[in-house]
Amino acid sequence: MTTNFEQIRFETANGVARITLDRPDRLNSFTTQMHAELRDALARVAADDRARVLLLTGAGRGFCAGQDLADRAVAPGDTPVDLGASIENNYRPLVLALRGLALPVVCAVNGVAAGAGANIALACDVVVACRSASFIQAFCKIGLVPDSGGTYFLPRLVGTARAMGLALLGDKLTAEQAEAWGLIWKCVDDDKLMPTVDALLEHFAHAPTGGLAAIKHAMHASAENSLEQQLTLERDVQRTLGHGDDYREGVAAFLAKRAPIFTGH
Ligand code: T3D
Repeated sequence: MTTNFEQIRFETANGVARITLDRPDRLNSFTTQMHAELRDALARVAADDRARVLLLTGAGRGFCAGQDLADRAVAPGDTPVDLGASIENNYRPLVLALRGLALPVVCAVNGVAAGAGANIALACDVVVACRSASFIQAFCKIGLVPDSGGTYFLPRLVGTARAMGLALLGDKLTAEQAEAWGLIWKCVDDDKLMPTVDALLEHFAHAPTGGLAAIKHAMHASAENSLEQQLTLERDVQRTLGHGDDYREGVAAFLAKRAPIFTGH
């Protein structure tokens, strides 16, 4: 099923939801309209029982160049744009929606990911980038702080020293380096990006989605929890999953030496 939006493409089929940022002439930079369309599409994914995995990618040669700065041009003397309101109404909900989805979110970084574009990619669960892609914390070049979770994700993923360098200098980090630093899951040759991602989507579309959602939840919770709290969470989550159809199917399939057929529940 395809839903008509103007600045994103959104389709769902065979358990796979796909969102493509679609303003290639502006490197898919974010506008208020694109944010509204993304919120709508993500709400549809969250409400769709058949969706087992979400793909986020960009059209054309870039993934996303962050906020559309043309929307921020103000003449001297004009009232400045309230960036706090922009974050509150647009970027914050977008990050929380991606993190909160009870299914894996795969990001295919098909080119440059700059500013909020880089950090929205990092908000996804499995990030695969093509070799020609790059990640740029461009905020410091315009006097801003990394937003969309940048100051949260970066130190956790690559450590404070590298996070600080990336954020303070705004240098381009190649996809290869991003993989080597542990910022992303994988860097692949450009012509292997979509085959690699399609294989991941196919895998996740037939996986025990409820269990994967619980893994996502537990992993994210561990950033703030003590070991004791995390052990408690694992106990409680495992108890719930132990009542699920997919757990029973997984064990039965293993013992019968056959491939499991998971329903996602
Ligand atoms: O404002 C708020 O609400 C607060 C939240 C802020 C979040 C943010 O994301 S702030 C950071 C905003 N993003 C940037 O500062 C990145 C700006 N872009 C770049 O530095 C470069 O474009 C790239 C390094 C990403 C790519 O460089 P390159 O050489 O591959 O492409 P290009 O030629 O610069 O860009 C191609 C076209 O896209 C170009 O238009 P033209 O000349 O062909 O008509 C360029 O102006 C346009 N473009 C690229 N990024 C943006 C953009 N237009 C508007 N906004 C952009 N962010």
